[in-house]
Amino acid sequence: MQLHLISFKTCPFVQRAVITLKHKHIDYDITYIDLAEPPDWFVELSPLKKVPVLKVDDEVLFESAVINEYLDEITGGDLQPRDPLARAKNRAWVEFASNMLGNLYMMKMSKDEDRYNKYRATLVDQLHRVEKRLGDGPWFNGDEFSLADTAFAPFFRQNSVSQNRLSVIDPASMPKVTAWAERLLALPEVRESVVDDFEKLYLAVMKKNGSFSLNQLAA
Ligand SMILES: N[C@@H](CCC(=O)N[C@@H](CS)C(=O)NCC(=O)O)C(=O)O
Repeated sequence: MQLHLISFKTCPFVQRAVITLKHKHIDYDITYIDLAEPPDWFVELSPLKKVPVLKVDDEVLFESAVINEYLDEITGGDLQPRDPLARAKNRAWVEFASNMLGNLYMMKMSKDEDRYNKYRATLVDQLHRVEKRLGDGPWFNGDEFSLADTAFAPFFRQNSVSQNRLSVIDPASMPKVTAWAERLLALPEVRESVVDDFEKLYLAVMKKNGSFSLNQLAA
Protein backbone atom coordinates (compact mmCIF):
# COMPACT_ATOMS: atom_id res chain seq x y z
CA MET A 1 0.00 0.00 0.00
CA GLN A 2 1.36 3.42 -1.02
CA LEU A 3 0.63 6.40 1.25
CA HIS A 4 1.09 9.85 -0.21
CA LEU A 5 0.48 12.97 1.86
CA ILE A 6 -0.33 16.29 0.21
CA SER A 7 0.97 19.14 2.33
CA PHE A 8 1.42 22.88 2.67
CA LYS A 9 4.61 23.69 4.53
CA THR A 10 3.12 25.78 7.36
CA CYS A 11 -0.18 23.91 7.84
CA PRO A 12 -0.64 22.59 11.39
CA PHE A 13 -3.34 20.16 10.29
CA VAL A 14 -0.85 18.43 7.99
CA GLN A 15 1.64 18.38 10.88
CA ARG A 16 -0.83 16.26 12.85
CA ALA A 17 -0.72 13.59 10.15
CA VAL A 18 3.08 13.78 9.88
CA ILE A 19 3.41 13.32 13.66
CA THR A 20 1.21 10.22 13.56
CA LEU A 21 3.03 8.82 10.51
CA LYS A 22 6.41 9.32 12.19
CA HIS A 23 5.23 8.11 15.59
CA LYS A 24 4.04 4.90 13.95
CA HIS A 25 7.11 4.59 11.68
CA ILE A 26 4.88 4.37 8.60
CA ASP A 27 6.48 4.87 5.17
CA TYR A 28 4.99 7.67 3.10
CA ASP A 29 5.72 10.13 0.32
CA ILE A 30 4.98 13.80 0.62
CA THR A 31 4.18 16.49 -1.94
CA TYR A 32 4.11 20.16 -1.01
CA ILE A 33 1.73 22.49 -2.77
CA ASP A 34 1.27 26.24 -2.61
CA LEU A 35 -2.23 26.95 -1.29
CA ALA A 36 -2.08 30.45 -2.77
CA GLU A 37 -1.88 28.81 -6.20
CA PRO A 38 -3.19 25.28 -5.81
CA PRO A 39 -2.48 23.08 -8.81
CA ASP A 40 -5.47 21.82 -10.83
CA TRP A 41 -4.84 18.19 -9.84
CA PHE A 42 -5.15 19.18 -6.16
CA VAL A 43 -8.39 21.14 -6.66
CA GLU A 44 -9.76 18.07 -8.43
CA LEU A 45 -8.55 15.71 -5.71
CA SER A 46 -9.43 17.55 -2.48
CA PRO A 47 -13.19 17.87 -1.85
CA LEU A 48 -12.77 20.88 0.47
CA LYS A 49 -9.68 22.14 -1.41
CA LYS A 50 -7.79 21.82 1.86
CA VAL A 51 -4.69 20.00 3.04
CA PRO A 52 -3.98 17.48 4.38
CA VAL A 53 -5.05 14.93 1.83
CA LEU A 54 -3.78 11.39 2.18
CA LYS A 55 -3.76 9.25 -0.93
CA VAL A 56 -4.00 5.56 -0.07
CA ASP A 57 -3.04 4.00 -3.39
CA ASP A 58 -5.75 5.57 -5.59
CA GLU A 59 -8.18 6.39 -2.77
CA VAL A 60 -8.42 9.86 -1.25
CA LEU A 61 -8.77 10.63 2.46
CA PHE A 62 -9.24 14.16 3.78
CA GLU A 63 -9.64 15.81 7.23
CA SER A 64 -6.69 15.46 9.59
CA ALA A 65 -8.67 13.77 12.40
CA VAL A 66 -10.00 11.13 10.00
CA ILE A 67 -6.58 10.58 8.44
CA ASN A 68 -5.03 10.11 11.88
CA GLU A 69 -7.69 7.61 12.98
CA TYR A 70 -7.10 5.67 9.77
CA LEU A 71 -3.32 5.67 10.27
CA ASP A 72 -3.81 4.46 13.83
CA GLU A 73 -6.28 1.74 12.87
CA ILE A 74 -4.03 0.21 10.20
CA THR A 75 -1.22 -0.01 12.76
CA GLY A 76 -2.93 -1.60 15.76
CA GLY A 77 -5.24 1.16 16.98
CA ASP A 78 -3.30 1.90 20.15
CA LEU A 79 -3.66 5.68 19.90
CA GLN A 80 -7.37 5.70 20.81
CA PRO A 81 -8.84 4.66 24.17
CA ARG A 82 -10.64 1.29 24.07
CA ASP A 83 -13.65 2.46 26.10
CA PRO A 84 -16.30 4.00 23.78
CA LEU A 85 -16.98 7.00 26.03
CA ALA A 86 -13.28 7.71 26.55
CA ARG A 87 -12.76 7.37 22.77
CA ALA A 88 -15.64 9.74 22.02
CA LYS A 89 -14.26 12.25 24.51
CA ASN A 90 -10.83 12.02 22.90
CA ARG A 91 -12.41 12.80 19.53
CA ALA A 92 -14.19 15.79 21.05
CA TRP A 93 -10.89 17.17 22.35
CA VAL A 94 -9.29 16.65 18.94
CA GLU A 95 -12.08 18.88 17.59
CA PHE A 96 -11.40 21.36 20.40
CA ALA A 97 -7.75 21.44 19.32
CA SER A 98 -8.87 22.15 15.73
CA ASN A 99 -10.85 25.13 16.98
CA MET A 100 -7.79 26.36 18.88
CA LEU A 101 -5.64 26.04 15.76
CA GLY A 102 -8.13 28.25 13.92
CA ASN A 103 -8.06 30.84 16.71
CA LEU A 104 -4.26 30.77 16.86
CA TYR A 105 -4.08 31.43 13.14
CA MET A 106 -6.58 34.29 13.41
CA MET A 107 -4.66 35.78 16.33
CA LYS A 108 -1.29 35.55 14.62
CA MET A 109 -2.63 37.03 11.38
CA SER A 110 -4.74 39.80 13.00
CA LYS A 111 -3.84 43.17 11.55
CA ASP A 112 -5.05 45.27 14.47
CA GLU A 113 -4.76 45.16 18.23
CA ASP A 114 -8.49 44.71 18.97
CA ARG A 115 -8.81 41.60 16.84
CA TYR A 116 -5.52 40.29 18.17
CA ASN A 117 -6.73 40.76 21.78
CA LYS A 118 -10.08 39.13 21.03
CA TYR A 119 -8.49 35.92 19.70
CA ARG A 120 -5.85 35.95 22.40
CA ALA A 121 -8.53 36.13 25.13
CA THR A 122 -10.42 33.23 23.54
CA LEU A 123 -7.23 31.16 23.41
CA VAL A 124 -6.34 31.93 27.02
CA ASP A 125 -9.83 30.76 28.05
CA GLN A 126 -9.44 27.61 25.94
CA LEU A 127 -6.01 26.85 27.40
CA HIS A 128 -7.43 27.22 30.92
CA ARG A 129 -10.08 24.63 30.00
CA VAL A 130 -7.32 22.30 28.78
CA GLU A 131 -5.41 22.97 32.02
CA LYS A 132 -8.46 21.81 34.02
CA ARG A 133 -8.82 18.70 31.84
CA LEU A 134 -5.18 17.60 32.20
CA GLY A 135 -4.15 15.18 34.94
CA ASP A 136 -0.63 14.42 36.09
CA GLY A 137 0.48 13.43 32.59
CA PRO A 138 2.74 12.73 31.00
CA TRP A 139 0.20 12.85 28.15
CA PHE A 140 -3.32 14.16 27.57
CA ASN A 141 -4.84 10.90 28.85
CA GLY A 142 -2.19 10.16 31.46
CA ASP A 143 0.19 7.30 30.65
CA GLU A 144 -1.35 6.53 27.24
CA PHE A 145 -0.06 8.64 24.34
CA SER A 146 -3.03 9.20 22.03
CA LEU A 147 -4.41 11.01 18.98
CA ALA A 148 -5.26 13.91 21.31
CA ASP A 149 -1.52 14.41 21.79
CA THR A 150 -0.81 14.30 18.06
CA ALA A 151 -3.71 16.73 17.48
CA PHE A 152 -2.57 19.35 20.01
CA ALA A 153 1.18 19.13 19.33
CA PRO A 154 1.06 21.37 16.21
CA PHE A 155 -0.71 24.05 18.27
CA PHE A 156 2.25 24.12 20.65
CA ARG A 157 4.75 24.05 17.77
CA GLN A 158 3.11 27.04 16.09
CA ASN A 159 2.72 28.81 19.42
CA SER A 160 6.44 28.42 20.11
CA VAL A 161 7.79 30.27 17.05
CA SER A 162 10.43 32.89 17.76
CA GLN A 163 11.51 31.15 20.96
CA ASN A 164 8.08 31.51 22.55
CA ARG A 165 8.15 35.30 22.27
CA LEU A 166 4.60 35.25 20.84
CA SER A 167 3.31 32.50 23.13
CA VAL A 168 -0.21 32.62 24.60
CA ILE A 169 0.69 30.16 27.36
CA ASP A 170 0.94 31.66 30.83
CA PRO A 171 3.14 29.19 32.79
CA ALA A 172 1.98 30.55 36.17
CA SER A 173 -1.71 29.85 35.60
CA MET A 174 -1.16 26.92 33.18
CA PRO A 175 1.55 24.73 34.73
CA LYS A 176 0.15 21.45 33.37
CA VAL A 177 -0.27 22.83 29.85
CA THR A 178 3.28 24.22 30.03
CA ALA A 179 4.78 20.86 31.06
CA TRP A 180 2.71 18.91 28.52
CA ALA A 181 3.68 21.30 25.70
CA GLU A 182 7.37 21.00 26.58
CA ARG A 183 7.11 17.20 26.62
CA LEU A 184 5.39 17.15 23.22
CA LEU A 185 7.85 19.61 21.67
CA ALA A 186 10.77 17.43 22.79
CA LEU A 187 9.47 14.37 20.88
CA PRO A 188 11.44 13.58 17.67
CA GLU A 189 8.21 13.08 15.69
CA VAL A 190 7.03 16.56 16.70
CA ARG A 191 10.42 18.22 16.08
CA GLU A 192 10.58 16.55 12.65
CA SER A 193 6.94 17.32 11.75
CA VAL A 194 7.91 20.68 10.27
CA VAL A 195 10.24 21.54 7.41
CA ASP A 196 13.69 22.98 8.21
CA ASP A 197 12.72 26.52 7.26
CA PHE A 198 9.31 26.35 9.00
CA GLU A 199 9.89 29.36 11.27
CA LYS A 200 11.08 31.52 8.39
CA LEU A 201 8.06 30.56 6.27
CA TYR A 202 5.60 31.02 9.16
CA LEU A 203 6.93 34.49 9.99
CA ALA A 204 6.80 35.36 6.27
CA VAL A 205 3.08 34.46 6.18
CA MET A 206 2.52 36.68 9.23
CA LYS A 207 4.40 39.52 7.54
CA LYS A 208 2.42 39.12 4.32
CA ASN A 209 -0.81 39.35 6.36
CA GLY A 210 0.31 42.55 8.13
CA SER A 211 0.33 40.76 11.50
CA PHE A 212 -0.07 43.05 14.53
CA SER A 213 1.87 40.66 16.78
CA LEU A 214 4.79 40.52 14.35
CA ASN A 215 5.09 44.30 14.65
CA GLN A 216 5.10 43.89 18.43
CA LEU A 217 7.95 41.42 18.05
CA ALA A 218 9.96 43.91 16.05
CA ALA A 219 9.25 46.78 18.49
N1 LIG B 1 -10.60 20.54 9.20
C1 LIG B 1 -9.46 20.43 8.33
C2 LIG B 1 -8.75 21.78 8.28
C3 LIG B 1 -7.61 21.81 7.26
C4 LIG B 1 -7.24 23.24 6.87
O1 LIG B 1 -7.86 24.22 7.29
N2 LIG B 1 -6.21 23.34 6.02
C5 LIG B 1 -5.85 24.64 5.52
C6 LIG B 1 -4.34 24.87 5.58
S1 LIG B 1 -3.70 24.83 7.20
C7 LIG B 1 -6.22 24.72 4.04
O2 LIG B 1 -6.00 23.79 3.31
N3 LIG B 1 -6.76 25.85 3.60
C8 LIG B 1 -7.08 26.07 2.24
C9 LIG B 1 -8.44 26.67 2.06
O3 LIG B 1 -9.16 26.85 3.05
O4 LIG B 1 -8.76 26.97 0.91
C10 LIG B 1 -8.52 19.32 8.81
O5 LIG B 1 -8.51 19.04 10.02
O6 LIG B 1 -7.85 18.69 7.97
